[in-house]
Amino acid sequence: MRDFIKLLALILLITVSCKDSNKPKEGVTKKKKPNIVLIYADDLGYADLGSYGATGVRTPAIDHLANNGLKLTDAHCSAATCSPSRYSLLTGSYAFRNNAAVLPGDAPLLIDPQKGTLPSMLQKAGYKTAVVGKWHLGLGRGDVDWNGAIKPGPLEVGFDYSFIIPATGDRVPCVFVENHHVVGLDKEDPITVSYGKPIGNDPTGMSNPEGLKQGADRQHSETIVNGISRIGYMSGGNTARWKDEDFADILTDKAKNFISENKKDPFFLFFSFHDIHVPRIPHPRFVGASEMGPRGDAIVQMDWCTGQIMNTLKEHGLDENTLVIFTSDNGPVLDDGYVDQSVEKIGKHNPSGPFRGGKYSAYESGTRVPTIVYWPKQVKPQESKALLTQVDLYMSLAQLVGQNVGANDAPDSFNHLDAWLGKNKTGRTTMLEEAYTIALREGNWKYIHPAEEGYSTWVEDVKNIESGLSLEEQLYNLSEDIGEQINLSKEYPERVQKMKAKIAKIQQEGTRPGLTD
Ligand code: NG6
Ligand code: CA
Repeated sequence: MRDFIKLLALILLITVSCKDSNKPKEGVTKKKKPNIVLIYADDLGYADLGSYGATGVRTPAIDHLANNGLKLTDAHCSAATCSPSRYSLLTGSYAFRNNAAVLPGDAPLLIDPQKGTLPSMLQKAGYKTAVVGKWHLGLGRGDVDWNGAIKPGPLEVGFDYSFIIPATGDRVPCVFVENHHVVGLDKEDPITVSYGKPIGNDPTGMSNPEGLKQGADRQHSETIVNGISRIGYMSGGNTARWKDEDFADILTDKAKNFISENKKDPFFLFFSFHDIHVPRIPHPRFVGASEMGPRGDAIVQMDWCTGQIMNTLKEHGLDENTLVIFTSDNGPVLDDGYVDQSVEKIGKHNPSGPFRGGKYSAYESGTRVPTIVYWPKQVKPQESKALLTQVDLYMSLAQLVGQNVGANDAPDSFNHLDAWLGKNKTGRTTMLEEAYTIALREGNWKYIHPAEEGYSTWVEDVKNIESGLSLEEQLYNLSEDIGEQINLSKEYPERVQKMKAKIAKIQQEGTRPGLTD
């Protein structure tokens, strides 16, 4: 009997100590941190999803997130074009502070590797971080050698892994870059890239328009890769050149692999779609999937990619404790340089919904984008009118993961985590919108700063989008005039002065620390 009791005590002791050793303190804390997946569409308009009013295209996977998560109706990207918007998202700093504009494909890295970034902040908090998809924030120091180690780039600003389209689908070089190297490059066939002067012997859209899969305007008529003419010239790198039709499958596979390989750690995945940017060349299985031609088919493809990511999270049992944010980098555009029937086949669909303008525009449609937060464990299904901007994701996610942010980092980013999680409905009281001019929201008031004398009208002339540019001051009351039609600047001169002064203050001083938004 005594031996039996001794044995029992021994078994108990072993069991208890085994349990203890299974629970290293750090591991437990680590596990509790939610994974973060930021699904970032390109040029997707406010009403391009079924859940936001789309007609002519179905988006069941994304609608599922909207219907079972937080559907935001007044959330904004920081700017009305890609590079400025992404710069703000990743640095928590307005693009004008760094003169950020749409970058050519050979531009140097726009982000200062010495400064904190959203992914480097998450790395410090114990996250494994990755960017998969469109980058468009520059690479190297201005003399990038596509045949060697390409840096600095994503890995130098906080990502542990990167698999990127260097700039855009419509810009050379048309190759993927994984970490520091071009994927599938044959060293005997080196890549050269030029913006401006023609190089190499590849056909261009101008010299050989007869073989093109899609016609294009003059700007998109340089080197032909995969039957599509691009902005810029490239030669060499033939084994590495991409096929646009495979973007969705390749990028989704890379994103899925990253999730599987890091399922034990908290991870941050920035899944940055090429869709629905031009050239819109979806995989053949999506051709005809919408009623709107390639632009609608690209939306269906993007919805499929989103569903794949959600399935992968589920398969690994990660769906409950992963914060998924779905949004877009700027507002919608139909004809953005390629002959893809986006205008002809639009039917009754209105990608801007009730808002004026679109991509490139200072009107609401430039930056008000579909924004969904899905996190079954923490976020109740609901709709929220909170005024939010992506520049705040840096500080809000820092709050979520309990990470301090240095006083010199993320100067324009504020913590609005509660509004991002649907726990309050207020969000920001004032908010900057960047386009070819600057606009400011104060509650439902919207002020658009006058454009510079002699401003370009190419957005109107070429894109058929109202840019919001004018030599006049503009003031709109969105609570009565959501379509920004009635300029009230003459009726409310004091409000105009106040909002103008606020913009000047933000421009001169920065906003954080010491100030509230
Ligand atoms: C513009 C391109 C447009 C698109 C855009 C960037 C021309 C005439 N147009 O300059 O096709 O590439 O840049 O889009 O060159 S964004 O979504 O990356 O900002
Ligand atoms: Ca874009």
